[in-house]
Amino acid sequence: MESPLNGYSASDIQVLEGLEAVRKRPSMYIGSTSPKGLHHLVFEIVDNSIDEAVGGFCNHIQAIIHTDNSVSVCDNGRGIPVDIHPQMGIPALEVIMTTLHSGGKFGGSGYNISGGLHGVGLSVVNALSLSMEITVKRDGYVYRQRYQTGQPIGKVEQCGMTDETGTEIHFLPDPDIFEITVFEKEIIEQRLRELSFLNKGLRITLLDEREEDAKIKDFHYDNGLKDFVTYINKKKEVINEIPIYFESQKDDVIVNVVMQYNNGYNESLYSYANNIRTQEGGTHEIGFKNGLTRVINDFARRNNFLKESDANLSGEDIREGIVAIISVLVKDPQFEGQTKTKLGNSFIRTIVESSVFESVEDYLNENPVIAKKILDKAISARRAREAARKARELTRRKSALESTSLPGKLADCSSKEAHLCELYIVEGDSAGGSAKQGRDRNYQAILPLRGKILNVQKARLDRVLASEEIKALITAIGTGIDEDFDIKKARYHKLFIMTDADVDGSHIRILLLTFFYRYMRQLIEEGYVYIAQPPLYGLKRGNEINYFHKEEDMNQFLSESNKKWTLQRYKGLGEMDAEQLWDTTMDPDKRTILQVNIDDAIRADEIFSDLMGENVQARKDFIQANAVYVTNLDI
Ligand code: 0RA
Repeated sequence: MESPLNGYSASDIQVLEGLEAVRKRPSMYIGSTSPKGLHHLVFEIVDNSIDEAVGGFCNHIQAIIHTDNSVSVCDNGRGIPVDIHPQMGIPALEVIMTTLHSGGKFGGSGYNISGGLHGVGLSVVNALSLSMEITVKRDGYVYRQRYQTGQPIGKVEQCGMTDETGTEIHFLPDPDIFEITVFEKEIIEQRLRELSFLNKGLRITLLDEREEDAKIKDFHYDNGLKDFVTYINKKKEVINEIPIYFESQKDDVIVNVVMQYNNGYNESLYSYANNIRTQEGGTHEIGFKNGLTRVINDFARRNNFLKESDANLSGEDIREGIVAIISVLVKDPQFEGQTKTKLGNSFIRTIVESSVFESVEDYLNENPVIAKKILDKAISARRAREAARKARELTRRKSALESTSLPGKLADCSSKEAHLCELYIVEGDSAGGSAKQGRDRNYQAILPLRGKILNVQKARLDRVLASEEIKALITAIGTGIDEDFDIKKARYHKLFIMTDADVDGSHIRILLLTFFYRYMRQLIEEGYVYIAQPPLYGLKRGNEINYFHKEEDMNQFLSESNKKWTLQRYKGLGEMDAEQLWDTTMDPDKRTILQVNIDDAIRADEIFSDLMGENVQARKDFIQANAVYVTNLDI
């Protein structure tokens, strides 16, 4: 079939056309020519070495970002074959570098497990590189070949002897193709770390030669996914110190799963197919969820955690606080979805589901203490969800039937223009009373909350939701909660949490923030939530008072004043009268306020779980940190 034509063979022409197509439409092959596409090139090259590692032929991959923003990736695998390809009549190496989708054809057993998202082949990287140099060590020799924009600029050359094996690829992305050709170390680093977690025992190193004093970063995890989950949970209080881990193989599918519960409320699932993060989930993730829900319910029934009349625990309840990593290796992965990050092979679902069921069942039977903790957590998650549902229904019913019925305790403002209105959520009826008298009733509303009811030590979030106080708060704010939440219905665009400067006050503030974070998060995201900052000290002389939030500021003032002052310490809001409260804390011209951001809320949520959880040390730390306020508290 191959007839020479001006020195080119038919297959050469095909090759050139192939790579030209990649240069014409790069986005079809690598998604985009943005920085994301640029980094894809590195991942594509690394993935080829990873395949070699998955096959068991390589245990070290080195990546270097050079000063000119070229990158080299070097592995100690078998080396890309260089022998003449029987059909093409050129070295296999050259075929791999110049033909689209040629990788798999040369496969030994390991090579078939190749990624879908990247998996476009070395030829695509070659086509999009200004220059590329491949060095192969195998069969006792070093071989080298160079390319420019995908074209070989010489034959594969034998250049020396070696007793090592491996492949080194050095490439410089083409600035005519990419918007930017500067690599971001962090992006590469993150993926390399992830890959080393996913491939236990594999060592991946990264050197960024653009940095002064560049140091080699070394990623190497002997416990693979177990180390991954520990890394994700490193700042959390965990329920099962030793992660639940299992590995199984069925019909050429290898399944690795690890899970560890923390005492938080989030669900973190990371799923991978052939080392590619499946952001959109897929059959392996569904299999995991089904298997886990079934096995936990099954165990709960057999061990009387659930009564006969109880409904099953939902998957969401069971996954509260879980960090799980599901990694599958599949011969022929089908990637679907918007971003091709959803695993489609349907047989994977049953394989993962049954292995999760069997392994977790064994684990629960062997670890009854941890099993109980996991079940207790799921059951309290359900209780919280139930309470949220009831509270939701209640607010829903209220707004349907009697839309104007605001809570009796609320002293509303007269303006109905939400963007001008402020709600002060005040700890205690007596401070509430002063605030009512002191406020500007045109635009300031007051809702007193009885602190004791809310005391975090005694009330879990589900019970808090059921409390009259919180129901009143929900109705006053007007947005509804959770799924019903609608920020457009907010009756105030500023919400001030005003609590005493003592441990109880801190508890209540944390509880309210946690409540907003978990049920009305957008209020925080949109910057509606503030902390009111009443002063802690007053220096009084006759009719004159100077207020201070900080002791240093007061001492500074005293050192500069040669008069005699009487010190007033405000431990509770109740110690200030209406006028003082207005002057110091509510008058927009004079008050000091603190806008709450999402990080504050996340921190509050963490402290809340610490206070509620079994972390006695955290509870002690909290009290210690707030010890200035503690007079005689028994916790
Ligand atoms: C095809 C066949 C063989 C290895 C490879 C490709 C290979 C490709 C890359 C890309 C980066 N590093 C690599 N290492 C190996 C197997 C050849 C044999 O049977 O010895």
